[in-house]
Amino acid sequence: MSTAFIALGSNLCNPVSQVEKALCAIDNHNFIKLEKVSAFYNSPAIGPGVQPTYCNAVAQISTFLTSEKLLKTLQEVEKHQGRQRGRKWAPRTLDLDILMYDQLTITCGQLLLPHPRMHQRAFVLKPLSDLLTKNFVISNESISSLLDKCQDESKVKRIRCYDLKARRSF
Ligand code: PH2
Ligand code: MG
Ligand code: MG
Repeated sequence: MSTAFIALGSNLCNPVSQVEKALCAIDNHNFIKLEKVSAFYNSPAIGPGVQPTYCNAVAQISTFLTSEKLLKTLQEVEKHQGRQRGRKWAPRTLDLDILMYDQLTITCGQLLLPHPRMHQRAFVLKPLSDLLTKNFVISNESISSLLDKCQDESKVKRIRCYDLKARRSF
């Protein structure tokens, strides 16, 4: 069994419920178990034009799926929740990104691991740090030093907690 971390983001069609719905869909999969979920955060959109605020969170899962199968499964969940692929960083109902899959490093192809831009993004590092001890190492650097060094000054605000048993945020 493998452990993976998934970043969730939405800035369209009630972002909080999109993230809650995605977490249920992930947990309902036979070969995926939701182990931990960070708090939900609001963050200003990084991307072109004026966009609605994002709701962001990170989930820790255990799974029997390979990283490729996991990616496919997450893309199906995105599609089911109305994700349309268009301009880069355009507003979206749901974005699911694999941040890490065990200690796996993949440097070419569609799936890159660990996620190549995660260390640049406060909306990923903050929720991720809810789930990890501060000494947890990602690509030879601890999560706390990645957070300290992160140049992304955008305000990432904790808005809700997630209750794993009730399967909803409050
Ligand atoms: N995702 C993007 C682009 N910009 N901005 C915020 N605040 N949160 C996101 O999840 C996000 C983004 C592309 O996936
Ligand atoms: Mg993304
Ligand atoms: Mg994505």
